[in-house]
This record gives sequence, C-alpha cells and structure tokens, in this order.
Amino acid sequence: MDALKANYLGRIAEAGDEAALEELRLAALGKKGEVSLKMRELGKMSPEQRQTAGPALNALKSEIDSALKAKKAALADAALDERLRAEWLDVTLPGRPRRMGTVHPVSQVTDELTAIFADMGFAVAEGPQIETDWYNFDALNIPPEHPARQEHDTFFMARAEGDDRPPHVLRTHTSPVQIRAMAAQGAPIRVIAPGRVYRMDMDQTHAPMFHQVEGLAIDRDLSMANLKWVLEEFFSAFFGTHVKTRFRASHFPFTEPSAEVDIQCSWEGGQVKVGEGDGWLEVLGSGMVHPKVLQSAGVDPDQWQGFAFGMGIDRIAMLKYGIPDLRAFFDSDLRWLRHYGFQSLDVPMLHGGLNR
Ligand code: 2NL
Repeated sequence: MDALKANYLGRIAEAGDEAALEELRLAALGKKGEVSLKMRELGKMSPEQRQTAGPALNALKSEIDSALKAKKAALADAALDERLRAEWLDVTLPGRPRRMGTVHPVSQVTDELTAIFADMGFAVAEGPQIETDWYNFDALNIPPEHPARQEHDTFFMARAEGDDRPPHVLRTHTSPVQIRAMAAQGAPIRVIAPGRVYRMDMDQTHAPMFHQVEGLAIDRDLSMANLKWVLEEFFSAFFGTHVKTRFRASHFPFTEPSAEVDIQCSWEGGQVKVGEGDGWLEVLGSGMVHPKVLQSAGVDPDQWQGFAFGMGIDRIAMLKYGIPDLRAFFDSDLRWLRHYGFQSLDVPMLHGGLNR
C-alpha cells in the first residue's frame, strides 16, 4: 500500500495538466481504479485484516483525493500567472489623439463682443450679404460720385442683358443691416450688426472679404458722451483691462459729427499691448447718425437721435490674440493658435493628420 501511495503521489506531483490529473484520478479512484479494486477486496478479508486495511485504504483514498485537488489548484494558479504575464495592459499609456474642430478666432471674437454689447442692451441684427445699392449707399447718404461706388472699389453683381432691377453689390459694410433694422423696428433701437463685408482690396493688410461689427443706438437724447462710455466699456471688457479712448474729428457721409477712435496701447519690442502705455491705435469710426440717414430709415430726426460706430473684427481679434499677420486667417498658419491655446487644431495625429 505504501508503494501504491508513493507511486500516485509522485505522479500527481509531476502531472503537467488537468487531463493528466483526470487520468490519474481514474487510474486510482475510478470504478476500476487500483484503490477501488483494493477496497472491493475488503469483503474477502477476515474481520481482523479488514480492521487495519479498511481505515488505511480510506486514508489512502482521501490522501490521493486531496493531492489531486491541491495539484489542480496549483495548475490553475500557474495558468493564471502565465495569462497575467502574457496579457498585461499598460493602463498608463496616453489615449489616442482624436481629430477635433474648434471655433475659429473670428467667430470666437464675434461671440465675445456680442456678449459684451448684449450686457449693454444691444440686440444682434442680421441681413443679406448681397444688397441693393440703395441700402448699401443711398440710404447712408453716400453720393453717386463717392469713390466707394466705383466699379473698382466694390463688387457689383453681374447683370443679365435687359435686367433693369436696381444694381446689387456685395455689402461693403454692415450699415445696411442697421438701416433695415431701423426701418423694421423704428426708434428707440439698440443693435449691433456683425458679419462679412466685401471690398475690392487685396494686399498684406487687406483681404477682399473681412468681418465688421457696427453698432447703432437711437433714442430721444443720446449724445457723443453715451457713445464714448459705451466704447470704453466695450474695449475694457473685451481686453480685460481698463482701456482709454481718444476721439479725433473725422468725416463720414452717414454721421455728423464724426470721430475716429483710437485705443490706448504700448509699442515695445515691436509688440502691441492694449490698455497700457501712451501710444494710440486707430480701431474704429463713429459719430452721431446723420439726419438724412434717419430719414431714409423712416425715423423722424426731429424726434430721435443717436450714435453709430463701425470696426473691423479681424483687426481686434489679431490684437487680442497676438496674431501678427492677416494671412494667418487664410494660410492655416497654426503657430499662434498653439500659442494661445487653440490647441485642438494642432493635435499630432497617429495616422497622419491635416498638419504640415
Ligand atoms: C468706418 C467706421 C462707421 C457707421 C460706421 C453707421 C450706420 C448707420 C448710420 C450711421 Cl445705420 N452710421 N455706421 C458710423 C460711423 C463709422 O464705420 O471706419 N467706416 C469706414
């Protein structure tokens, strides 16, 4: 019996997998297994023999059974260890970068300035980009002989032979939007009109399409003082620091009096910083709305008066975000975007992205 025990315990210890263990179990404890056969022989023994052989066989059976279970558990542990070694996962790896879009700086600045003017009671007005020359010029007191009305300064729409409708142009400013808003709503009114405008101009600092925001406030007794407060409030909120303004007398056909507005800035090391220093930067045209313009929009100039202003959005976006060159808007030059945290345009791609 000792030989039987040594034999099985030794083979169990050496078994390499579960199938080998099962084979050993059947060979020892199965119906025709060696231990089972020995147990069957108990019936033929004398009571004295049985008294010692019985418990010994039971002990052997349970010893082999435990050895089988222990070895089975050890094999499962080893298999798990092996899987853990083979199938490890580095959960500290960075994620895969994904392509993402972002709001264009001009759109972002438009949203920012819209919010600031909204706080001062200005609604947003919108209108067509293709205008009649009446809304774009005549209603604004711009005379037929004005240079803006020449073919080489403004984009005139092509006309079919025999088309006798009034000429259409790509709007050269968003003033016609404000004429339409005044005509529709009457006075009092407070609106801004941001949007695309078009002029036949193309060089280092001019593009044929650019973005403008105009503002208009009409009430009983508005003055240049209200204009100055609104603009200083706007520039301070927009640039996040108090910004002084300087008004210089000027001339526009649609305002009287008219003023060009400069904002305070410093020029150090070729860098412009708004809201500090004793330099000035021209950013805006403005004035009291001309009575003839009020009349064109159906507002009685004897009852109402107000101010208007216009400025370039691209320009103030460049100032706020340090964009050195207008061509950044068109050439996909992403360096300044990276610098100012518009990073999603500039994520390195695993599979080859849009970056160059
Ligand atoms: C500029 C600045 C300006 C206006 C735009 C305006 C609009 C209406 C009535 C009167 Cl509906 N004025 N807009 C006023 C002053 C200046 O634009 O530098 N333009 C060439």
